[in-house]
Amino acid sequence: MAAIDKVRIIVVGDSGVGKSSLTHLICQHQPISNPSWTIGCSVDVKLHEYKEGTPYQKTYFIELWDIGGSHSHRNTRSVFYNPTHGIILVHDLTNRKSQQNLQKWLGEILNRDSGCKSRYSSFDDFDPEQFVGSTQIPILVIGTKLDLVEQVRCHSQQRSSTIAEECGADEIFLDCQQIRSLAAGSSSAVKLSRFFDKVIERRYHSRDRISPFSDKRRSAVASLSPKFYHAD
Ligand SMILES: Nc1nc2c(ncn2[C@@H]2O[C@H](COP(=O)(O)OP(=O)(O)O)[C@@H](O)[C@H]2O)c(=O)[nH]1
Ligand SMILES: [Mg+2]
Repeated sequence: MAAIDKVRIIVVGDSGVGKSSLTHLICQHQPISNPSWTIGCSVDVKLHEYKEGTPYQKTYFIELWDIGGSHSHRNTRSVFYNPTHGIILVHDLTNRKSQQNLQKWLGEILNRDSGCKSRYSSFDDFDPEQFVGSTQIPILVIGTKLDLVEQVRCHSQQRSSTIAEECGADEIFLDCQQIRSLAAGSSSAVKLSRFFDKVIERRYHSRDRISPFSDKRRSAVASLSPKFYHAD
């Protein structure tokens, strides 16, 4: 039997936003009642049908790398960022700071490729649009704890200028403790499946696909954001 091709997606965001709950829901199709503290990183896997229902349908492994978000581990977790074929940015809808911090998470992922130490003071100037344009790594933004948010509609509208917009990424809001949040055919499940298809497309089927860590990409990013590439 032919080996199943795989893609590797990293799941990042502040501690406590629900990354482990989300990863479990996606891969095990059930909520986790009491997620343990993620130390370093944990990996979960799911099978995904690429372009399901079309003549191009094919099965792939999706590896979700759930990266511990603790600030104290920021200097060591970059080892988990390589290679990356897709990024899921997770924030907690009841915690605005966790959404603002997604920019820092993208900056950290960008920095892991520079071989330099992180320069956190520069992340405020970090431009997600440039990052996306230069890396072409598909991004999905997920807002968790929808069940805890009052006036959801109003809340979502406030978030119209999110990092998702800047990145041109899809965004999903959901309750990670409910199995129905990702029920087959729901808009969230469709967006998630579309994102997985996009990651696979870029990795295996894109004509101008580039390695996430190619020299071409490195120099493109460096020329756009030179300040990230100065060694301390
Ligand atoms: N009410 C609610 N709680 C959630 C949701 N997602 C995660 N949690 C809770 O938030 C806490 C942190 O979740 P966890 O998955 O460990 O976050 P992580 O640190 O980002 O991995 C846990 O107590 C979860 O049960 C959600 O959508 N709704
Ligand atoms: Mg965790």
